[in-house]
Amino acid sequence: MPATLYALTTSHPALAARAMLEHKGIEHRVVQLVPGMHPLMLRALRFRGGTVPAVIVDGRRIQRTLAISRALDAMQPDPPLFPRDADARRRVEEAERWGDEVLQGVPRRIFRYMASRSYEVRRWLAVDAGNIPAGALIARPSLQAKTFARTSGADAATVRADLVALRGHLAEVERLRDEGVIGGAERNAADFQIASSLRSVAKFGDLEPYVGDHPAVRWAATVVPPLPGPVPHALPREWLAPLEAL
Ligand SMILES: N[C@@H](CCC(=O)N[C@@H](CS)C(=O)NCC(=O)O)C(=O)O
Repeated sequence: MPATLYALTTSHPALAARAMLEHKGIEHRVVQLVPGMHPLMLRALRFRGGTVPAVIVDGRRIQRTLAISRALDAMQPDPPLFPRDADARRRVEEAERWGDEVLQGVPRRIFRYMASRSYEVRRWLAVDAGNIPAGALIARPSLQAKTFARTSGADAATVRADLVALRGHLAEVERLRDEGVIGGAERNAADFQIASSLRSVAKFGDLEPYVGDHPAVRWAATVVPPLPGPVPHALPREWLAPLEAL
């Protein structure tokens, strides 16, 4: 039976999971959930958590990209998502964990902050990215977007700190590429994890002019397809000043 991937059109970890299923050549269908309703829908589908990506494969329900990469590799070893050599594997696992714990949260916080403040961004999510019937109307209230922003710690201070930290994150991606941990001829789990977050960073109309030509972002474009964008401008111009150094 084909696998089922529950996703959101805008979700970068869901993009990573899709790329991993494709890398493995595992037949799958993708079900795009309604943004904002997805935690409830996933629980109704008997998943333990409320996050996408969520995968049903061989009758198992798996959530979180790190668990998905390992489960797919155990289920179907070839082509691998982790190197066979123990030391190389450890370095890929570390890079994947950094991608999950550090980089992945950056575009999520930025997006959630923007959605909590800007009707245009909520409308874009519901209508342009989500194709939700009556999306322009549903996007009017900001209460749900504010709750999602709060639960992910997305406020003005964290988003400004994320924008300052972005330069260092891009440098870290370049270091990992230079060391051959990611960016090799054989794609691995860290390639998909990191490239999908960089694709997400580049989908913001506010950020693309600064990051679009960065070598790390150009590399990401060779690994995974784009996410819907551009997300309408919603960040104060002065917050973008740290990106001028890029
Ligand atoms: N680190 C996890 C987290 C995934 C995650 O947070 N997904 C977001 C969408 S990008 C989500 O579904 N969040 C639901 C919520 O915060 O309730 C992973 O890699 O799978």
